[in-house]
Amino acid sequence: MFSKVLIANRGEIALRIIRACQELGVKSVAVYSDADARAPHVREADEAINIGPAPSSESYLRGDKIIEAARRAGAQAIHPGYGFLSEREWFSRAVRDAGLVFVGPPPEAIAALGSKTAARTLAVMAGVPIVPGSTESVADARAAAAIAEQYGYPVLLKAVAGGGGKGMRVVRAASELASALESARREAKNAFGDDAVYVEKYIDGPRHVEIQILADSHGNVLHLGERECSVQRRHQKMIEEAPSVAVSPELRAQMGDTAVRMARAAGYVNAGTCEFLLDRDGQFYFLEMNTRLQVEHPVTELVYGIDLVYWQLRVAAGEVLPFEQSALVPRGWAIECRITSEEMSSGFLPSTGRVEYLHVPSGPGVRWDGGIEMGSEIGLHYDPMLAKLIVWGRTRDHAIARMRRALLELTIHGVETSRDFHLRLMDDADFQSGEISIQWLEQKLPSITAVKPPGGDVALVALSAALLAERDRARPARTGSAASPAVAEVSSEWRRAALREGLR
Ligand code: MV4
Repeated sequence: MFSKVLIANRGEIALRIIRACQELGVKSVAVYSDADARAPHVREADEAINIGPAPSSESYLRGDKIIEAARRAGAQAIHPGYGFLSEREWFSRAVRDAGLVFVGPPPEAIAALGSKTAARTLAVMAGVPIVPGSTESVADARAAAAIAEQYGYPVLLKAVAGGGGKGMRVVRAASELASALESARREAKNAFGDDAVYVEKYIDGPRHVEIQILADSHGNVLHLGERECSVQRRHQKMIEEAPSVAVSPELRAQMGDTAVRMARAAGYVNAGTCEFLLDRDGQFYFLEMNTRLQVEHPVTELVYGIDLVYWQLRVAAGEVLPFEQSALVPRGWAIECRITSEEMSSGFLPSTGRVEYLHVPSGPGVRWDGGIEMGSEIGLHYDPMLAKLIVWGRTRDHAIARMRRALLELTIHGVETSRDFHLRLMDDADFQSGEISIQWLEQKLPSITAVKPPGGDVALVALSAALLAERDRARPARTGSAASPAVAEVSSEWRRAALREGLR
């Protein structure tokens, strides 16, 4: 095992990786920008090195400075986390060329999977089902029209270098094709510096289900089942769960085998994820492979009892995965809510400020993967995800009840967050039934965000209840006392009201 690992990231994921290092007896080296000098990951790591000004392009994206920092600190490996440099082929190669270990896949695997058309070609060769469509970029509108005719409208134009929905256009009729192609190209060129576009049949109303895989450098490739990620808005996932209500043990084995075949075909090593669309009749189609640890990895950890970051590090150090596929079975249910600094009522605009007060939920089955603390300044330089709240329960209903309870326990003052939004989702009948597709949340949004915040009366009642509760803590009210029989009862009603509104 390594004696020292550098973590090329910030926030909750940097802390997550530091924890795995500590359990392995590995020293951790944090890197930080000027904006993060007092961030928790800097304090929790064994060492920390400043890598530049606040903008990511001058700090967390500076692979050269990060490799130099690793050298200087005497680290043997670099864990990229997610985002930033995690899926850059050149960074994986530069780390290797510097004589260090990249805790992630080799550059060849990132390259093989980075181009969507190359990945589709690889999938076909490996017997992995893909969405019907082209496996090469289209030369012009005429060529695109010919493919669209072949598969039938609606079709989806996608950027070859794409991901995250950029450079994507639904085309419902031949007459719309030329202008859609033009705008898809423009968007792809802007986002990826590559305007190549290809054509797929458009799948209406599917789920987004992904399979976690874990591969060592000795040819062992395992899958850790699926995550259901359909609850998303503008390609930002809001809630993830494992397992999926739509996946039977048979389908899990089938999708899992498919993901393992894909990983083998790409020469994949370390943790990775195969994304699929799952349509209403149980057909699944490979979309793309994410060549990193994902934000939502904890739900898989909770139902499989396997620490993915711990095994990422051991696999990167050349160790053999000691698991048998047949022994890997999910147990219970896990749900994750992404707690972001966004204001629901303003259409999810980012909210900034200082975290003035923070109370983190705990208790049975509750996990908090956070990157903030009281006093943290939330600015606009980085991603608005502040933390992830993850719960485990025996059943899906139990997990939903726990998430509801944990969200009620959560208090964050100073910035607006997605907490109330998640509470409303937990109370939603559609969510509770599990009958959701990738389009569900955006259709649901108007009714969810329309709920009025507590009015002035409720705020007053809540404030009174808080004062009474504070008084009672110092001098407990004797229920049914001769002096004031009604007070205890009223105050408990008010307390309930206060609890319901979370005393915000
Ligand atoms: C699709 C699709 C429907 N049909 N492909 C969006 C991002 C990229 N990873 C692939 N995406 C989609 N590809 C076909 N042929 C619908 C989506 C899609 C989507 C996929 C996963 C999660 C959320 C999504 C939201 C909108 C569209």
